[in-house]
Amino acid sequence: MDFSFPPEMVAFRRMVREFAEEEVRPLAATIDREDRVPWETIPKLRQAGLLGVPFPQKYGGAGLGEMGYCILLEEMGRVCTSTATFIGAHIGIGAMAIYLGGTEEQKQRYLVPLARGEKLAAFALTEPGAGSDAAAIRTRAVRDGDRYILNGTKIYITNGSFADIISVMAVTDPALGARGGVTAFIVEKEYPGYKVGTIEDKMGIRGSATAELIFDEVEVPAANVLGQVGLGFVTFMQSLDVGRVTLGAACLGGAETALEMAIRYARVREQFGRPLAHLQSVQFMVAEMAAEIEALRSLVYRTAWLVDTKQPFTKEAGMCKLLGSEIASRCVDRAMQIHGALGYSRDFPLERMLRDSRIAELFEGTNEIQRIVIATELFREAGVRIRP
Ligand code: COS
Repeated sequence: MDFSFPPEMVAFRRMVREFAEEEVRPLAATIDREDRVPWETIPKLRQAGLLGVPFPQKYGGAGLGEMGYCILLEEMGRVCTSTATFIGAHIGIGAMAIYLGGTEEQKQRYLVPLARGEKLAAFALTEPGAGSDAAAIRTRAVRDGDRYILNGTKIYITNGSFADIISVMAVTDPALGARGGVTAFIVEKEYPGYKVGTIEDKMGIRGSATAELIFDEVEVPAANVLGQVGLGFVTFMQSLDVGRVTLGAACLGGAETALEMAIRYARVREQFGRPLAHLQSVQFMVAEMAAEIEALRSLVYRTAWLVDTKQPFTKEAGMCKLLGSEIASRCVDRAMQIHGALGYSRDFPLERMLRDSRIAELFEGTNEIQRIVIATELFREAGVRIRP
């Protein structure tokens, strides 16, 4: 499987797999049942240096780029979607927005503690009236001397209930919208007026906290404008592009586990006098799962290579997210079909995996948005500008 990976990536995968098996898998069912964040795992992730994997070492990271980051999320996705989601929101979009859009000073002040895992991040875009239509946000930032005053509400924010540092997208010029009127800010959770609101009671990823964030006259220093005033939409879209590749990697991990479970069970469960593995209907299911997984693996790691070699990857990121989420859902569903009633039991991980896998078709841009992103890029390459 690792034939194309350089030795340092193979070694990194081995280390992460060991960590995931020892520290993450044993808690996956517990945090789902108890509907809580894996607090005990977070310091261990920090000690293992896993909370800043893609970032350069000068910013406190492991310097392993997008490929290392995909390996991390694939391995986490194999054992616990909630933990993969926590890491994805912290690294892939929260801290990533600072890495991509921040000044050197902001990176030293905010990215370094995030990459070291001393602080935790969230990424706040979605609002009651904006999600897929990211440019429709209403959270307002008004300049007042050397600060901005933020007012508005964000919803469905992963890690929102506990994040120390939040990358926030707000409108600075309503007349300009996505092209020049949206600015990204770095908000610290201690700023007066910043509050955590409702915490979602979700169907799946119950070990990942999803919260409403309220900004009530929050004073943010002008020095905390992330990148340039008016260019926040681009910074946020670029962060989402990175996040969508690694979301595809996490889905790849979940799909691999489903296939392994299906094969393991089909070898031992007997019906009609022989193991399920001898039934063609089961063979066809595992064959389709394996083919889809192999295709997804190639797509994810080729896209990681595009990111690391600084080539355009927006279209491929949309594909990673679209195909990854659909393949993971299909593989878990097929594995459940092969397991029959056992798969449906709460005593067995598949029912949690089924609930957990569904979210990837919805968050970080619905799969309908991914189709729009892919089509927009395809037509852009053909010289045609299309609108959603
Ligand atoms: N990378 C860099 N820049 C980008 C970009 C990207 N991936 N996507 C858009 N931009 C820039 C473009 O430069 C564009 O300006 P120009 O037309 O001058 O080139 C500007 O941003 C506006 O882009 P666009 O016209 O495509 O914006 P739309 O309002 O039409 O929205 C979609 C486009 C639908 C693709 C966008 O709103 C989106 O991705 N929505 C989903 C957001 C999401 O993932 N939400 C989930 C919650 S956050 S976890």
